[in-house]
Amino acid sequence: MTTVSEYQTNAANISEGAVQSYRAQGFIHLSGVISQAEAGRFYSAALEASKTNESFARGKSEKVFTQLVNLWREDPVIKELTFHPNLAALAERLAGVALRLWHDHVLIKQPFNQAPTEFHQDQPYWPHNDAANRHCLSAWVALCDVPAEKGCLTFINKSHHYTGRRAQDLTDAKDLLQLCPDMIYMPRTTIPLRAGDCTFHSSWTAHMATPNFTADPRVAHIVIYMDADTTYSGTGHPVTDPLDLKVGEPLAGEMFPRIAKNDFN
Ligand SMILES: O=C(O)CCC(=O)C(=O)O
Repeated sequence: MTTVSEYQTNAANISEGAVQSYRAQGFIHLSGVISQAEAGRFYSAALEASKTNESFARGKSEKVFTQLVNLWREDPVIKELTFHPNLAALAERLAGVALRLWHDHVLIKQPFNQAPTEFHQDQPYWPHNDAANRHCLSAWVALCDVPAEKGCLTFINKSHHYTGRRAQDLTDAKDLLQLCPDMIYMPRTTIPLRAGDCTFHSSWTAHMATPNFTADPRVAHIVIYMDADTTYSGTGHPVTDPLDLKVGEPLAGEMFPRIAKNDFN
């Protein structure tokens, strides 16, 4: 069993410069946040789950990716990754505020899927009241090697400053860029990943993923963390719709647990 301090990148050895770079750019690449052996085990679990949980696949985006939302609630192996102490501690170090799990999802780009995930920001999809949400971010963990040809992420540098936009269509290449024309000329960064690496991105950072041009599935597990004080805005979302929440109520309890133990507790 690997202890957290043995991972190539962990909350104790990440430099202050790296944290500041994340906050300035809106994203960061961290190597070896889980071991390659762990990545292989989680890769197999994710692929197996995608075969047995067909009901998870989402209509319009199916060509873009196969999406398994909140798999941690069904699958004990994936739950280990969603609650991975190294990921959670790094997330809190980057965010600088106490965090809860918002939700996880496995995203598989099927072989030769031909479809990019077009530029979008994540936050507008989510039923979070802005005022109580100081920071929200995703860990996008590569469970296999993900070169650009297989569907890694491209970020628009510093785009997290463009807040308050409506949700964008991730099947439409023009939607976000028409909403925020400045972004057309802002620098972009594409980050190929080795299995066990991850990128973290802020919930307002514009990002896209290239299609999968290879014969193998691209398997990523995304853990999304929100400010521990986030409250419910009342807009529709598959995670909260079944929960009978009241507007303004904290997103807390067993669906949205605190998952890091550190100075903020
Ligand atoms: O992996 C993808 O295709 C897209 C991922 C994404 O948009 C996200 O993690 O926010």
